[in-house]
Order: sequence, then structure tokens, then C-alpha cells
Amino acid sequence: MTTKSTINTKDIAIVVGVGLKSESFVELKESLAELEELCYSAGAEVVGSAVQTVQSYHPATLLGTGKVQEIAEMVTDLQATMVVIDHKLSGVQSRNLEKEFNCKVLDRAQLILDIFAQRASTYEGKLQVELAQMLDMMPRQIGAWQGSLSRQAGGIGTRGPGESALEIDRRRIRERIKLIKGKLEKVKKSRSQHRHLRKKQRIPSFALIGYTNTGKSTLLNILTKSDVFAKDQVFATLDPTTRQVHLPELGTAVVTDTVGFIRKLPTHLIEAFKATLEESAEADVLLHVIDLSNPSMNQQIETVQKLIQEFGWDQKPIIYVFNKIDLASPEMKFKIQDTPRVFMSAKTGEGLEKLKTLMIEQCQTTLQEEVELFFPKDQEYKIYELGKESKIYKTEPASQGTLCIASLTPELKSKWSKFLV
Ligand SMILES: Nc1nc2c(ncn2[C@@H]2O[C@H](COP(=O)(O)OP(=O)(O)OP(=O)(O)O)[C@@H](O)[C@H]2O)c(=O)[nH]1
Ligand SMILES: [Mg+2]
Repeated sequence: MTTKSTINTKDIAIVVGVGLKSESFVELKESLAELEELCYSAGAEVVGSAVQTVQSYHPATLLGTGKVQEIAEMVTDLQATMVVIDHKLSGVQSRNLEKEFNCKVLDRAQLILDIFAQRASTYEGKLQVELAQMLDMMPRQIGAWQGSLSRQAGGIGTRGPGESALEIDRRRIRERIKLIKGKLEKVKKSRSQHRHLRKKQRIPSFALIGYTNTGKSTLLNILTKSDVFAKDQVFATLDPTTRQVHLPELGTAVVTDTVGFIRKLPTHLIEAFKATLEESAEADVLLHVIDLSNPSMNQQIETVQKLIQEFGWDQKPIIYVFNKIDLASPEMKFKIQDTPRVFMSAKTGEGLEKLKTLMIEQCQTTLQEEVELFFPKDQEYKIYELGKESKIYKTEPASQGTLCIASLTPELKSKWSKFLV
């Protein structure tokens, strides 16, 4: 398998933020600070940064001519080996900037893909990253070839005269994409079989989602007494992990930890990680983990909420888990509106019991089902007890007894199974 990473620990980087004059400057700076963090995560050292707001993007270089010149000088002065631009670059723009700067040029998506390529360790993870890289390459390829004459090519595996080198490249990439997708489909099948089994056995399921580095894996560990990899770095987790947890009143449930989100998440990554994301899509309840101590918390919540909508998960019950309360300033709590919520620390265990209670409550509400029950005359007195345990929508006299329509949890359903119609 060929997941390629282009960044190494010898790399010296300059980060560049660019946005339109009409956009928020604060956001531009926040995003750039995050880009710097991403560079360090990839192994590079960041020695300089530049910012430009423009009226409109330059088609050939994205940045204005003066800025390009200024950065080129920075590259020479600081002996940088790469420039990372916090914006999408077309194939043509990348090529032109590489010429101007005389070093590697990456955009935000490529940097994130690079980190993923470095971190992917499982078969599925590697396949997904390679797919994302291939999907990312397709449109860039056109740019890279633009301007060069349609070259004739012959030889083994080519379609013969008439097919340009670009077409051959594109065809090879397309074939590779098809191959990887096929392999991923097989992995996905076995995973969905596991899920179906859980569904059939009606095992309640929770998915940890949220911005990267908010503490999802640490929370999985403390909830399920596991020992999955958790570290103070972005994208420590790539592959989904599912673990069992025992919740009083619910019995056995499962919790899935998965890849974190980030602002401007490359669309190719989302497409390639579809199978991984499906784990969360199928969960009964989502646990949105938030870093209460992060100054960009609101922006991070917004990013995640947008993705939740994009993935069509907004109909699912969500518990807001405000984590790292041990690091946050006390007044942060009072600014929070979202419910149901819990303030906790996955590190100290504070708030864990409250989280479990919320998980039980949410799950019970979700798993509730409207059912019809029949009570024969001599047992009608039991309707009173049923009413105390569940919500009865309707009671109706029938011959020899009473019919009830009530909403029951799986547990209550089995308790009252004798009376189910
Ligand atoms: N102080 C404190 N640190 C925490 C808490 N929860 C997690 N951390 C730390 O935050 C860092 C990130 O934790 P992870 O559990 O790896 O975060 P994640 O959300 O899984 O991150 P990715 O997998 O990279 O998206 C680690 O260094 C944890 O030790 C907490 O409640 N308090
Ligand atoms: Mg993690």
C-alpha cells in the first residue's frame, strides 16, 4: 500500500493565512494558528508566518504578486523547506508558487492528508487515506498538465496513439480508486455485519464525536476501562474503536470512538472516511465531546455542528460533553446553553456519573417504542402500575378487558411482554 507522506522532521515551514477582505480576520488568525499546530503535528518546525487579505483571489498564485515576493524572500532568509497555505490551491497555483518559492508548497487539505498518511496504521485506515490522496490528486493532475502539449504515448497498458499522458494518468488514478473502493467495500461489509448483530440484539450504542484533541479517546478509556491511544496531538485517532460499557438499567451498551473533526476538513477525507463515519451514523445517541478549556471552543462547536448537519445526523439525540473542566476557568460554565449537557473531566473522572445518567436517560427515550397492551378484566388494576412506569397515551375498553397504548423501553417491553398485543 502506498500512503505517501511528504513531510518529515527536517522540514522547516512558513505558514500563510489568506482570506477575503469581506471575511472575519479573527477567524483567519485562529485558523492560521491551528495550521501551525498541524505543521508541528506533521513533524515540521514552523519558523515564520504571513497573512494577506485580498479583494479577490489571484487565479495564478492565489496571493497577490507583492506577497508572493515577500514570502519568497522569507523562504530564502529563513531557509524554509516548505510553505503551507491555509487555503485550497489549484494544481496551477501550487505549481506556480512552487516555482516562485523554490520549495515544497502544500495547502491545508494536503497537510491534513499528510498527517493522516503518517498516522494510518490499520489496513482500513491506510486504504482510506490512499483513497483520499487519490481523490485529491485527480483535479490537481489536470492543473499540473495544463499548458503542456498533449503528449503522445505508447507502450504497455496504454490505449495507444491519441491518448494523452494526462488521460493515461487520470485513467490510472481512476483504476486505482476503483480498486481501493472495492477493498474498502469488503471491510465495510464485515463491519456492518457486526453492527447488524448488535442491532438485532438491541444493544444500545453511543458514538463519541467532536473536534480533534478534545478528549474523546480519553473519555472512551475512562468510560469503558480501556487503554486506547490518546495523546495531546491532532488526529491521534484515525480508526474507529468500539468498546463495551455496563450501564445500570440499560445493561451492556457499546461506545465507539472515532476520528476527530477540524475546520475546513478536506472533502476528500470525508468521502474516503465514509465507512468510519458510518459507525457514528448508526449510533443511537451521539456524545459531542467539547474542550471547555479551549479559547476557540465556540468555533469548534460550530464546525462540528455544521458537519453533523452535513452528515444528516441532526435528528439524533446528542449529549453535549463539556470536557477538561479541570483546565477551564470556572465562569466558562455559565456561558453554555446547549442541553442535555454535562461538565466533566475525562482525566480526573469528575462528572462521569452524571454522564452515565444522561446516557441512560437519552437512550431510554430513544429506544422507546409505542406498543399496544391488553389487560383482561381481572388484571386491569395493573394499568395503574404501568402508568407509573411509562407514558400511557390511550386506554380503551374492549370486550373482556382494556386496551392501552403506551410508550415502552426495551426493558419495560420485556417486563410487560405478557400483555403485549
Ligand atoms: N486536563 C485534562 N486533559 C484531558 C482531559 N481529557 C483529555 N485530556 C488530554 O487531552 C489530550 C487529547 O486527548 P485525546 O483523548 O487523545 O483526544 P481525542 O479527542 O481523542 O483526539 P484525536 O483522536 O486526536 O481527535 C490528551 O493529552 C489527554 O490526556 C481532561 O478532562 N482534562
Ligand atoms: Mg482520539
